[in-house]
Amino acid sequence: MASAAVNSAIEKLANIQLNELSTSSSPNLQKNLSILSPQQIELGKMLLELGQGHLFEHWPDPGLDDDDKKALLDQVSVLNSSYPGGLSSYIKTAKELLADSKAGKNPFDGFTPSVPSGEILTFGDDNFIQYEEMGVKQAQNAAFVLVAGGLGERLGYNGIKVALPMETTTGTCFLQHYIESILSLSEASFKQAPGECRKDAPLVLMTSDDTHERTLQLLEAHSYFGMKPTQVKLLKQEKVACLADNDARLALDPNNKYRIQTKPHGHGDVHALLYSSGLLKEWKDTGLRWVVFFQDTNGLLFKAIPAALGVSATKEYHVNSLAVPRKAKEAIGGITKLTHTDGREMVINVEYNQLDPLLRATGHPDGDVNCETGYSPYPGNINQLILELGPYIDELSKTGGAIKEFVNPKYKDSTKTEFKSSTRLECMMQDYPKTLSPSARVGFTVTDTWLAYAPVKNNPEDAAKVPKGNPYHSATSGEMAIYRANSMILKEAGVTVDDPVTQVFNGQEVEVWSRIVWKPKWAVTFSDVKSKVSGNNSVSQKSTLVIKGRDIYIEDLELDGALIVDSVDDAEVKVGGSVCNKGWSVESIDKDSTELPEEVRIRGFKIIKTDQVQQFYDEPGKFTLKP
Ligand code: UGB
Repeated sequence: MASAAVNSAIEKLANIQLNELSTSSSPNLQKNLSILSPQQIELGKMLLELGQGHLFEHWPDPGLDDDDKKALLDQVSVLNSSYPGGLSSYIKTAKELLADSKAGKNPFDGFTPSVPSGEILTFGDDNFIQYEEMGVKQAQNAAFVLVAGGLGERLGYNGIKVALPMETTTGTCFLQHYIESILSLSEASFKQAPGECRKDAPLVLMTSDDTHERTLQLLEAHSYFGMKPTQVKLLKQEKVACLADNDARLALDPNNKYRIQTKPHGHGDVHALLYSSGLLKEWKDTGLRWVVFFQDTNGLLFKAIPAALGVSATKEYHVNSLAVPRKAKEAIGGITKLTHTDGREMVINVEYNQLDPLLRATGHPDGDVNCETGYSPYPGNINQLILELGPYIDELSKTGGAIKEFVNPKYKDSTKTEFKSSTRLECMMQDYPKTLSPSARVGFTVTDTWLAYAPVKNNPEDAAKVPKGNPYHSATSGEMAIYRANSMILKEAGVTVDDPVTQVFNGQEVEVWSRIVWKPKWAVTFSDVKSKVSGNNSVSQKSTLVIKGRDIYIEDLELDGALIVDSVDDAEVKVGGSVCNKGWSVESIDKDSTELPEEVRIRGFKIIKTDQVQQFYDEPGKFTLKP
């Protein structure tokens, strides 16, 4: 026993000497070794090896701020374990990227951009309908991933964006709409292949410290909007360390010298998180084939998902990016074919701030401009990606989900030696194909903007400054786009829908169409809509039509007012005749009026509900509503 105690004492002494030796470059860390755990000491040594001794420069003697010192090293532990390859890899990459940035190196050096070819869909034609059918069949083999870690600084909204009403006629929030769309798509898919074993579509939400708690609360407060809680997984992304200078020295928080400043790493984190969660393998084992990625505030996106899934399956795309025609300088990336002088080729998103310099540097002196069509020749990336699960797992097994990063420091002056404020590495989910081999099948699918893309990203002030003809991407335009898309779809299905009127809300000129809204369970495809609408139907511009039930059939309806119909799933309701009432109107409001909720102010209008026909069929059976 005695000799064991002696041996242990000798070992401890040896450790102390070893630790002192390897921390000798930082006397402040060295004198604090006694308060730290062995793991914290290891992290301290690692920081010194990585040239981060400045983090200890202000450390006082043991006895003062000891908890804060330990907290710093605990934070380092999290930063180290949450980044693929750890902090040493982060700092190594940061040094390289900062050196490239200082040298003004173009990340696309050697590459020539050209316009790629992809599948271009026309809503409602036979091709579109066939792709939708095929996509619905595939839907039960899909998992869905919503990246919702962004705080939405550009929007300036205080809540989480997925809780925002997508439209204020029904007040349905984005998350509810997404979940109901997934459930309805799965249901439709199962109906097409009833023999197959029914699977619950998994939904992953990537959150961050900024959004996690509130996202969970939103789900729990609404019983997961009808999904089984086991279907939904939240994966929280961690922020990454900020960098103070070109030597990639980690920046301390200006308000806390025992904390490393951190900032979001970007939506590209989703790949590493999915990989490390083990979910991808689980999904593969249950027979899933697709992973559908989407963003937080695009109320139209599920209108394009079925057809895009159909394209993925038909063309056997490993990667399918959804795109829309893009206006030059619009804040969405351009899908571009890049050809390197060494023969390499890839079809990839070039982010909106990089497209113009790339074009100018490669013989297009006007940069990012519209062509004769009135649009940029480069399709706009809307960041809805469909990846084939098998090849995705194969790739991530090699990369661990690490995505090519970039750095965007704001320099104090042209010497590029100091930053205005700390920077960090960032990564984007659409950069996933950058590491793929040339044999990977990477394609894209273009759909009409009115059908597929209406994000809510800009605050009213910035939206009002958007050049005329370019999309506002605001809460105002996002809501109006829902009414427009639904009106256009009904028109295509043979309904007479009045032309819109033009109105200005929050300084933005928008088309106001009839407020037509339906639940995904009523229709997830154009064929669904066509099967539920027949005869001569008309909807006036001032009208509101809300369809909530599944088996509601519109036949010979003349609507000039507000009509809201709901039913339980076993009720079949035929709606027709003439409905005429004062209806619901869209009234302008003052965005600076503090009495109104923020959700209303950012739109610049509210819905005034004056009169309506409203019916709920709460029992099974066949009914007719003919006022
Ligand atoms: N997001 C996260 O989950 N984590 C983060 O760290 C950051 C964001 P933005 P951005 O379709 O309109 C993208 O900020 O990045 C989530 C594409 O890069 O709304 O400026 C966040 O919650 C661009 O090519 O957009 O631009 C949100 O759901 C173009 O496609 C999503 O990531 C553009 O979106 C996007 O974040 C677009």
